[in-house]
Amino acid sequence: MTEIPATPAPFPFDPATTALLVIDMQRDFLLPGGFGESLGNDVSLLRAVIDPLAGLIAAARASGVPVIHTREGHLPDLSDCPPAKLRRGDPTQRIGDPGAFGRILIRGEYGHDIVDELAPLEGEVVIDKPGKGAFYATELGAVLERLAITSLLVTGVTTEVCVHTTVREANDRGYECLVVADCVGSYFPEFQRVGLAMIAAQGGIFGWVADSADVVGALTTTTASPVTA
Ligand code: TIU
Repeated sequence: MTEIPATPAPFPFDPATTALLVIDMQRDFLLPGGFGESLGNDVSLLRAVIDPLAGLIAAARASGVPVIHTREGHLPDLSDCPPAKLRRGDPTQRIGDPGAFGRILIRGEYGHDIVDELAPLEGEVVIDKPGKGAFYATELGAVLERLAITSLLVTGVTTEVCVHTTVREANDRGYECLVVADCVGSYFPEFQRVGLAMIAAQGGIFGWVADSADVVGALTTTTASPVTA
């Protein structure tokens, strides 16, 4: 057990019971022409997350901390997409409509998959989720239980939508969450700032916030399991 410098207090860190959660780093959110842009957003703001997150993922892999990826999306027949979600946004570019990278947010389409820079390794868990939260209607809870995970390093996009929803779901399920500030991104700078402040306010009402340099520092000085020669 060690501690990671964080707000509002140091985060107790045990690599044996911690996973790195990478939320929705999908082409449809990060590349021009995808779902994110169809909602009227400037996708360039999310791309700043890719480099620090690649470094954090590499450090987690090297120290044996499991990396769990999520993807937001729906079945081709949209049977898992509530009509209320389908109706949102620009009526000419909705979930399931043809986009620059295939049907928007549909499983199996190019745009639905994770950006090349952060591609999951063979054997890493990838959770397909129909909602904003990673626990809703997915196997994530069962996966974490099987791995005996009690703490989550939370990263991905967007800070105020899928990251927040997931952190709130995780809190209600008893997980300790450290949100990595430079590894989460928002289309709106003010939402990024306030979204992070909301996590750590009130003595850490939803968890802790830290920079990736401090998390990488802790990962590189600890290992999740003894290294055998
Ligand atoms: N629109 C937006 O900010 N986010 C989403 O629709 N999904 C996720 O955050 N992944």
